[in-house]
Amino acid sequence: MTQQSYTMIKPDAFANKDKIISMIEKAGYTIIKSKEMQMTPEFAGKFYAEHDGKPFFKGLVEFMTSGPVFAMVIEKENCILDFREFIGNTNPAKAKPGSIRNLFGGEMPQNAIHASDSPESANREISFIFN
Ligand code: FUP
Repeated sequence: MTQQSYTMIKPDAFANKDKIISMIEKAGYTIIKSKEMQMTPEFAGKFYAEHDGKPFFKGLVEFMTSGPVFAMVIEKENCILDFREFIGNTNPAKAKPGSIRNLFGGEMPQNAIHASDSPESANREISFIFN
């Protein structure tokens, strides 16, 4: 079944936006919606609300507001799980060679790109960003 996911090129990889988009499209994902934006601390904090209170939360919000992000809704069969596999492990040091996080990520939290982890997260994130 065709499925949608939310993805976002993070500030550390924004300069490589065109290369990353081309990798995503070559891998068979269709970009349905996209927009560039600058997150405020309040907005980034709400986006990552599930991590509020964790030791890395403050650094994560600082990182996500350090520059522009490029937000996208993508579509493909089995999109959510396939795309998480495609971009590589959350920690770029563990991401498979040639994956987006391996090629463009740095040290956590600088991991180049976000991907929804479930249909519920995808719905929440798509409405949060695009409505
Ligand atoms: P992911 O689902 O791959 O986006 O990863 P998480 O939801 O677990 O984490 C969201 C973001 O928080 C990561 F992209 C990077 C940051 N993070 C850290 O900096 N340290 C951690 O230990 C876990 C996550």
